[in-house]
Amino acid sequence: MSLKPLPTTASLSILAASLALITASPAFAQFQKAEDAIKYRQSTFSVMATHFSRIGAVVKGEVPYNKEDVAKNAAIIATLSSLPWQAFGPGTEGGKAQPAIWTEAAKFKAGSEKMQTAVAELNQAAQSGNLESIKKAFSATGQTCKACHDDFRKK
Ligand code: ASC
Repeated sequence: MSLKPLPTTASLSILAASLALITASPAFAQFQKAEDAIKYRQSTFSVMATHFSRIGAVVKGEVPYNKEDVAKNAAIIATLSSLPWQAFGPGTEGGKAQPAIWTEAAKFKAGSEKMQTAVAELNQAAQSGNLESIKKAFSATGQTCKACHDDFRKK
């Protein structure tokens, strides 16, 4: 009976380095295929849009203001707002994403951060229950959505 040789320190460190490289790539680590990443980001944006437009209906006076409802909608958006960005990793081009997302990555990241800050402020206003603050924060948030759509989303 022959014993398998134990892995050498060198081969173990090559293995560790390879694993680190693979898991450092967000697209590879978290999504099997580009389509999965595209579906994920579209889904999270879509759910955010649903809850954002529910607040919008209140802001426009189409639906009476109810503090608890607006607070719940804003909290959902605040939670989701950090999610879609991980799904724009290398090799996930497609959907309505413009190539500029990858060629102007710093600008895209800055836009994503502006949106998350605006959403956090909208959530704060919603939890505090001041309709005037909610209206202002809603408008500011919508502008951050639009800014990215103008620059980074196919029409
Ligand atoms: C929405 C929605 C967006 C933003 C954007 C604001 O309700 O789905 O993407 O507002 O249209 O300009």
